[in-house]
Amino acid sequence: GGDAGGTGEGPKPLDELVVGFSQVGAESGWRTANTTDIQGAFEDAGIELKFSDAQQKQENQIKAIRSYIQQQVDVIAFSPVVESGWDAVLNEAKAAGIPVVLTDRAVDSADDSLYVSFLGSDFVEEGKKAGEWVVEEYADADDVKIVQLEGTTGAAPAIDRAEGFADVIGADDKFEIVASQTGDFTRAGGKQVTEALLKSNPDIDLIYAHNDDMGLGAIEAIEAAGLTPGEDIKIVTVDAVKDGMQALADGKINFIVECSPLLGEQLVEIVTQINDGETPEKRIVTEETTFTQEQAVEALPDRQY
Ligand code: GYE
Repeated sequence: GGDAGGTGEGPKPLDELVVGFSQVGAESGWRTANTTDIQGAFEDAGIELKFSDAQQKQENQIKAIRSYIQQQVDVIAFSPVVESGWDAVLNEAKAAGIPVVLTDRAVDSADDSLYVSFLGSDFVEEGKKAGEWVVEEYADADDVKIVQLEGTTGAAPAIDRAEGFADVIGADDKFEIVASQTGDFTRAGGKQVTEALLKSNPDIDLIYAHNDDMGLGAIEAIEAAGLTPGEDIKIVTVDAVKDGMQALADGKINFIVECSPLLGEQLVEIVTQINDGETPEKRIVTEETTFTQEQAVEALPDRQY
């Protein structure tokens, strides 16, 4: 049942635990690596993981969470597609006594008793790292036209990566974001938006894409327009999945801020703590680095995802 463990029943054997996980979708290389890692970690731990793919729709995630409540799973984990609109369903989980863990993305609920722990990256920090590279790269330029490819509208990483970046480049008015549009974290979205924007802004200097996949789509659009990505138009992205790192090593992307999708082991740890009646840390921030083109060449052979 949905007992948090430790309130009389004591811990369950791991092979009797059931966790329900609601994933955002399969929109990017990051996401598929995240799914593989989480499923693998639960398999290794011998804990049953029920999995559902919301295809980037909040209503599907809410349905999945309600179904996990109905099934009285021991823990619900989910990666919220957008930040807002979760209070009702999270209150239902709370009323049913089922602990909820947020993985990867945050919710904007004012009541933080609606979840036990939030495991994932600091997206504002990622946006700042992208901005710091841009400031350094263009130290001697007097005018820099930037296009921003935003992630899914309303998603924590889209909001926070825009904010962190703007904070840093905003200190110097030579940086101008001439257009900022969502590509929904997909390759097709990044390509489409870039194609259209290149027509209205042919003289842009830099594209800041909120993930590798949109940057990879932008590369296709830039090449189709007869320009050289990485040279005529520089590209900065976030994630550092294999395809992104390859493009960085090939000189088509200029800089990548890492965002690690490998959250499986830490999620298993949180679930076992809950089962043991312990209180997991409320916020667990993923550790990550950045990559230049040279560093990508070095890191690529050992990159797992
Ligand atoms: O950067 C992007 C994915 O939430 C951190 O979602 C995640 C983001 C990741 O689609 O590639």
